[in-house]
Amino acid sequence: MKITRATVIVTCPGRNFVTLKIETDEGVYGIGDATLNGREKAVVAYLEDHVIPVLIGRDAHRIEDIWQYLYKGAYWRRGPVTMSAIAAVDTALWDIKAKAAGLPLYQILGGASREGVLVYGHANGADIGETADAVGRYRDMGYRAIRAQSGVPGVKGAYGVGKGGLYYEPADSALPEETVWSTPHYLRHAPKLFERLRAEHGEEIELLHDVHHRLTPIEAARLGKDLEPFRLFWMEDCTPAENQEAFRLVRRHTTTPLAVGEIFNSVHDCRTLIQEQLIDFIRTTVVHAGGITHLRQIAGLAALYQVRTGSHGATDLSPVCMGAALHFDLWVPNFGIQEYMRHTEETDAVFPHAYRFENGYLHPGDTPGHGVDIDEALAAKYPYNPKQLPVARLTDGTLWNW
Ligand code: KDG
Ligand code: MG
Repeated sequence: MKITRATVIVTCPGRNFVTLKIETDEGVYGIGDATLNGREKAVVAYLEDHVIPVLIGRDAHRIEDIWQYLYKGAYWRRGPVTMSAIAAVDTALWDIKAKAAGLPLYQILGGASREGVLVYGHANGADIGETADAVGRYRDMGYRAIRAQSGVPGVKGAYGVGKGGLYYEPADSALPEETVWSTPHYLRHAPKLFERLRAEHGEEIELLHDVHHRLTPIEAARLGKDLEPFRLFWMEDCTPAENQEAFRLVRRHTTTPLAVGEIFNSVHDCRTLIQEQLIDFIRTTVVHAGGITHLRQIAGLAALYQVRTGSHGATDLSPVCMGAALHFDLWVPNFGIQEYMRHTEETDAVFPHAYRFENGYLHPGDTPGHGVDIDEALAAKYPYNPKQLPVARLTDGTLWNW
């Protein structure tokens, strides 16, 4: 089955998405997500200038060989732009293979290991009361696991606080918005949030929290300790992880489970974290970590060390990524949880999909392939609209981690 054509589709139904479509001489086509929030055009150029020309004429069934060709053959390995481009090709090829076999992708990967994919939603509010109410709304919708973020007194624009409604979208200005961060205020506030949530919502509901890289290792250790009484499912990205050894310090001090990896793009970014069992959940995802092929390698390493998966699933990962991730999640033996931030109705209309939410679980559906398509005519009605993520500064003006 020869690849005859590949095209990149950029659309902005409320936010920007980049999609690769690969067509074959047998009429079967596949699609892959290539969205890299705030850096979309870099991946578009990488795909159009450097990847598509070498794909034409190759056998679409040779997924592994094409992956190795794009990775080793580029000479320049890894990095978010390269790995998102490779991921898009890989996802589209797995879609093609499963469609050609007439099977949903999870069957090609090894079949279902569970009945559904446990997901967590995002509850946020300007203060603790609003967040507690938002958790209630998610429980009413059937969620069994909920990430909770709230505004912090004395901090303007704390991470994860939306501007109302169910949709939280941090990349919302053409040039990066500047926010102010105060660690002392946050460290005093966060345990109070979870104390209230446990008091109001009980012990059954799984609660998660994203620190979004704001703390130093010793501050993260302190927060982990302070949150222990509230039995979080995980504390995410408590400190930047380029220095994987930093997690040794956090781990030594707390039993709060740790999750990390949404900005990783390769198994090498998390090798130490996994092999030393410094984390409990690895958050690498299909689009930013080289597709199903590479994610499988990361999950395989993690399984040896009882680290479970917890893939990133924010709104800047398109429904194409979500569909592929759900097939992966249904199969992967060491599955933990899947993030699920709902897309807008406009986005769902551009990307018709087979996955569905029921009682706190997502199911990828049984449509052959990964079950997500793109309505190209509708996509064309939403032109690219440049948006960037915010930056954060400490109160004295020092640039910090957003
Ligand atoms: O593009 C950045 C977002 O995906 C990120 O800020 C969301 O941290 C995030 C999460 O856990 O969903
Ligand atoms: Mg996060």
